[in-house]
Amino acid sequence: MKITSAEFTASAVNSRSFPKDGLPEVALIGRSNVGKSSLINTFTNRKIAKTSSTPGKTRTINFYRINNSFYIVDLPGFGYAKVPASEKKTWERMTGDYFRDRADRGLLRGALIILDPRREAGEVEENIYRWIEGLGARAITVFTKSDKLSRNKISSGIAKIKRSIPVGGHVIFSSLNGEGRDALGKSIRELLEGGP
Ligand SMILES: Nc1nc2c(ncn2[C@@H]2O[C@H](COP(=O)(O)OP(=O)(O)OP(=O)(O)O)[C@@H](O)[C@H]2O)c(=O)[nH]1
Ligand SMILES: [Mg+2]
Repeated sequence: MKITSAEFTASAVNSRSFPKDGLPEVALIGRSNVGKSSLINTFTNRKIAKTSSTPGKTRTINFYRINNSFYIVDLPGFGYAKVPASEKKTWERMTGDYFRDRADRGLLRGALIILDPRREAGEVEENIYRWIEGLGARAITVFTKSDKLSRNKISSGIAKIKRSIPVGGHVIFSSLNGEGRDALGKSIRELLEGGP
């Protein structure tokens, strides 16, 4: 996918501040620090999303308008151990509101579930897959930070994760060296063209 424009347009904590132009959306969901915001920068080849080596950087729902034709939506990360229970509730409310609102309006084309192939997937990931499925949206899994692992280790990591969650179609990606950038563009296009 050729990126002709990519801009950060809104940061929201509830549906009142979501974009109102009715463009279709693809959401990024994954653990804190897994590399969601970095993926946006590498995918668009622009420094538009704030990243950090400290988990819990993205605390709001951030909308990036791509080619004036769709949004990539960066959701706050989950599973950051130091976050207090009240903040976990906030995360659940914010992401829940997001998915419900966008599915109800027919704007949600799909989700990119970002996983680190070095980590095991647990109950939270499993619930996310079920949740997205339940909304009638499609999910594509992105295994990121591929630059940190050998091919063999990536394959065994993915095989292990596949035993606990329904990975389905997937892309191997690195924000550091750009591996999988074209494949990611193709996957996003597929989600966008698949209809609501
Ligand atoms: N080596 C390597 N490092 C990466 C990659 N992607 C992200 N990182 C690093 O991982 C850290 C977290 O990246 P972010 O993109 O901020 O992660 P996030 O998922 O947006 O995190 P939250 O906003 O806390 O949910 C940063 O130090 C990045 O430089 C990658 O593909 N390869
Ligand atoms: Mg982030």
